[in-house]
Amino acid sequence: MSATTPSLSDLSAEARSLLQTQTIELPSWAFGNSGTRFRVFTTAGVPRDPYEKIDDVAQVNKYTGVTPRVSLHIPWDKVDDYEALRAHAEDQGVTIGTINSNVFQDEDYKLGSLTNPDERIRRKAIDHHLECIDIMRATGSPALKIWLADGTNYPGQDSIRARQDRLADSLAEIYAALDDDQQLVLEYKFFEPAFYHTDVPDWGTSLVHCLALGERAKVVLDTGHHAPGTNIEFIVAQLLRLGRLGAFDFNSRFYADDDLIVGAADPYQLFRIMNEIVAVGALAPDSGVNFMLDQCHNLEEKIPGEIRSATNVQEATAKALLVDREALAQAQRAGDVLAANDIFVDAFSTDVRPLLAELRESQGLAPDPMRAFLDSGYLDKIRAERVGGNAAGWGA
Ligand code: AOS
Ligand code: ZN
Ligand code: ZN
Repeated sequence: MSATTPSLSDLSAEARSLLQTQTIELPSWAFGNSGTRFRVFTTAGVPRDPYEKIDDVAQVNKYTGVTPRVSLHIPWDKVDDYEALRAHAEDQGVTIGTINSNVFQDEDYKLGSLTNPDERIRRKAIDHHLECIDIMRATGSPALKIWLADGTNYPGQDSIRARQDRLADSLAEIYAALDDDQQLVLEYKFFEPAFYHTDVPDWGTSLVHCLALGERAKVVLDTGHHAPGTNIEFIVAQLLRLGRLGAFDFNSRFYADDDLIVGAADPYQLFRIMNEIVAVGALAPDSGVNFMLDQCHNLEEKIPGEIRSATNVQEATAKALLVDREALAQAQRAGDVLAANDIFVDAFSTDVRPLLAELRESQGLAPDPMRAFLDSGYLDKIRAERVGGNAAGWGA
C-alpha cells in the first residue's frame, strides 16, 4: 500500500497530458430550475434564456478548465438565431456539443414517439429530429442524442415487436439525414416513465439499433439508468471493445435515475468505470467517447453543483491513471487475486486532490475551483441581475 500522497510529477508524461486535455460536457438544463415529480424549486439568479445558461457554463469552465462544451436540449434551448448562440458561446470559450431531442413533453407522444402506432405522430417525431439536425448544422454540433420515453404500462397495450420495427424505421430515416461528420447517439433506460416495457431499455437494444444504422451510431450510457447491482463497468468494457460507446451521461443513482451529482452515491463505481476507459486508452480527446453530465440541481446551487461534478470526474480519472498497470497485469498473470485487488484498491484509496490542485496551478487556474468561484461574487451578481429567471428545463 502506498503511504504517500502523489504529486503531478509521479504521473507519467502521458498520464499528465491526458489529465490536462480531459474534457467534460455540461448539460444546459443543469443551470435551469428543476425539481422532482412533486415540485419544481426556484433558485435566485437562474438563467432567463439559453444565452445566460451558456454564461454559467463558461463560469464552470473558467474555474475548472475542463468543461468547454455544452449540450443543448430542443425545444428547451430554442432560439431564433442559432448562429448567434454559437457565436455567443465561442466568445466565452465554449462550443456547442450534443443536441438533445425532446419527444417526451408533447400530448401527442402519450403512446410513444418514434415507435408510435399512429403514422402522423411518428412522422411528427421524426420531423423534430430533422429539425434538430438543422440546429446541429447551425451550431456546429457533432452529435444528435436521442432518449425516448417510449414504452407501455400494461401487457397487451401495444405490440412490443411492432414497436421495435417502427423504431428501426424511424431511426433509419433520422440517421440518413445526418451529414458525414455528424453522429447519432442512442440512450437506453431500463424503466421510467413507462413501467411495463421500455422500447430502448438496455445497452443491447441500443447497440442492436446502432449496428443496423451504421458506424456513426453509438450507445449513450447514462450511469443512472440501470437496475441496482448492475455492473456498469462491464457494459463500458463491452461497448468500448465494439467501438460503440458514444457518450456517458454521468450522474449518480441512489435508488433510481436521480440525476444527482456524479460520484455522490458511489465514487468507487465511478473509479471502476474510469479504470475501464483508461485501461484501453479511451480517455484521449480523439477516442470518440464524449464524457457528458446529465444532472439537475434541485437543492444545491447549480454552478457549484456542476463544479463539484466536474472535479469528481477528474478525481476518479486521476485515480484510474494511478493504477499500476504493469504490476496489475503481473499479479493477474500470476493468479494472485488479492495482490491484483490491492493494486486496484490502492489507486482508488489515494488522495489525488493535491495532485489536481497542482495541475490547475500549472494551467494558471486557482487550485480550488469551488472556493475561487464562491469568492468571485458571480452568484450575488446573477441574483441581482436576473430577475424572473426560470430557464426552460424540466420545470418548463
Ligand atoms: C432521461 O432519463 C434521460 O437521462 C435523458 O438523457 C434526458 O433527456 C435528460 O435527462 C434530460 O433531457
Ligand atoms: Zn441521460
Ligand atoms: Zn435519465
